[in-house]
Amino acid sequence: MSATASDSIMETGTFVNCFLLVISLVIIPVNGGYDKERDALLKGTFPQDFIWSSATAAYQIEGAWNVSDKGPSVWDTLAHQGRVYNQDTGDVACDSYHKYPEDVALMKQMGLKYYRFSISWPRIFPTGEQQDGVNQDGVRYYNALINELIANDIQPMVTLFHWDLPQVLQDRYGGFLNNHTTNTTVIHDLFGDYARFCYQNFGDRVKYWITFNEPWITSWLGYGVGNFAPQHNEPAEGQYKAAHNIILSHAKAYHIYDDEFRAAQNGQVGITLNCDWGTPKTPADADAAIRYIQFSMGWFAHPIFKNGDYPEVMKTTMTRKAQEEGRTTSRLPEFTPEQKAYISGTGDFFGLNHYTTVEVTDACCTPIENPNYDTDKDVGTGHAPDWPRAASSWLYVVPWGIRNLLGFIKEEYGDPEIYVTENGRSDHDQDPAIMMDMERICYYMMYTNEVMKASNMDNVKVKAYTAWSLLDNFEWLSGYSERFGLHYVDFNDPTRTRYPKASSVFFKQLVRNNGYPEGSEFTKYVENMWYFCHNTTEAEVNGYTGGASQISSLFSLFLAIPMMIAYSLIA
Ligand code: PNW
Repeated sequence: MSATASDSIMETGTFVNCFLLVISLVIIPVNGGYDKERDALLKGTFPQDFIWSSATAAYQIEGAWNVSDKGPSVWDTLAHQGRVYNQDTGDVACDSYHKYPEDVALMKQMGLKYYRFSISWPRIFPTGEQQDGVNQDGVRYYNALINELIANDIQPMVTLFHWDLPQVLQDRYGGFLNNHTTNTTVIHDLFGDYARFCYQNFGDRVKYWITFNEPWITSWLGYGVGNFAPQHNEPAEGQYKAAHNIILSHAKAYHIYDDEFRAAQNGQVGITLNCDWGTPKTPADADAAIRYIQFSMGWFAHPIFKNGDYPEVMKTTMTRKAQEEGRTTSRLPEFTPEQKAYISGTGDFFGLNHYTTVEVTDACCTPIENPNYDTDKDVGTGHAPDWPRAASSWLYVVPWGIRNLLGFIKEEYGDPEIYVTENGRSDHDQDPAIMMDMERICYYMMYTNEVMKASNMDNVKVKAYTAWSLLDNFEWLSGYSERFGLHYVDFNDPTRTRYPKASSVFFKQLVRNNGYPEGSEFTKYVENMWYFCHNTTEAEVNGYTGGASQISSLFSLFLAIPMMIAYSLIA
């Protein structure tokens, strides 16, 4: 608030204006760097066939960790060793194994036409290997879920691997570290067998397959840092070996679909990659920001969507590091020419999980005693002081980042069809529960509007937007302490009752409006909340516009949510 603006308020001399000024200073502490052009609300709608969805993952919601013949996964092992916050486990989680009809009913109530969930590999093959036996109850469960979805006019979008590797495969073969540069690797074939079994049993009804969710996490956190399951700590090389195997396993599952199922089933197979947008801290950091993205998303996207091989900058950087470290070979493995041909072009769509943005600085070329993936990138990362934060330590709210990232994917990978397969915001688990989750509403509002800008202004082929998550659930190492759900789940209640948060009502209206159409009631609410959501005021953005506008924006802010809820109940 500038001096001139507050002067003019004082001149009007009304109590109301002073009161409102004080309120707005209290509840709106900082202008989060609002840019009038960049951050303006875009009105309009998504393309007619746009897909609105919500997502979950097996270990995070199913529970029933050992019913019938289900085998343990690496996450069962990790959690049972007490390594999760508060010693939480996924043993019961949201109990979706039993309560899936309620989950489907919640989606139906929200008007969602798609649901992204994952299949637990050890629930299908207890050891991970088909020859050791199939758990028929697992097949029954996923058939029942898929049938329930179809009966409610909701299309399944299925992830084959969302981190819950069968423990036996880790023990027998080292999981994704299995002989990554020899011809005797079995993990590709085993993943292929699992994928084939899923296509055979569910592919008549499932038309969207995602082979791997966020292989970056499995590779780096699972096999490099080793804090995520299976907690293998080998930060110089583990992640490169695991990624190599995951890329080849993905390609195998893609080709099996192509060769054996596509003609009859006519579905699509893609992969979901996670990426933060990396924005250069200064113009001199521009190359570093690109390098950051090439080392994270490009590591997987470049082979699959470009030419079968790792990004140039990754290869040259790692070759230089090998020389500096006195190694004869790079820590980054090489694909053979046959493998490159096999990998290239194995994505019918590009799945993107995006949550946040980092500020990147060049940290080039410091000699490193104990090299690891983080130092290999030669970058530093940080966050601008005015970026608001969510409950998860890594989650800063920077809506314009997703538009930049979508534009980057369009340019870099030949304009693929992009499915946003996750985006969302966490709250702390606290008492009383956060049911009027304004900040999540703001997050969805701002991020989906940026996705619409990418679609309608930048011509990015964004086909889907998926909210993470349908339910509060087991947030990996954070257990139940971080809540991403559109629905609240009480994890102390044995019946795991679900309660809609205000954000589910907002999301329902968003889906119904297919965006932000000019003139709709919904868009009016959004307009009224826009500046609040951006931590600023209309006065600050447009210059002080008088008491009436202050009153109207505060009034609508406090009334918008209850009104929306009332609206949805009668609608
Ligand atoms: C994704 N990080 O994971 C996953 O696909 C979901 O299973 C998860 O619940 C969701 O995002 C929210 O975290 C991530 O540490 C896990 O930067 C960790 C990070 C990012 C994404």
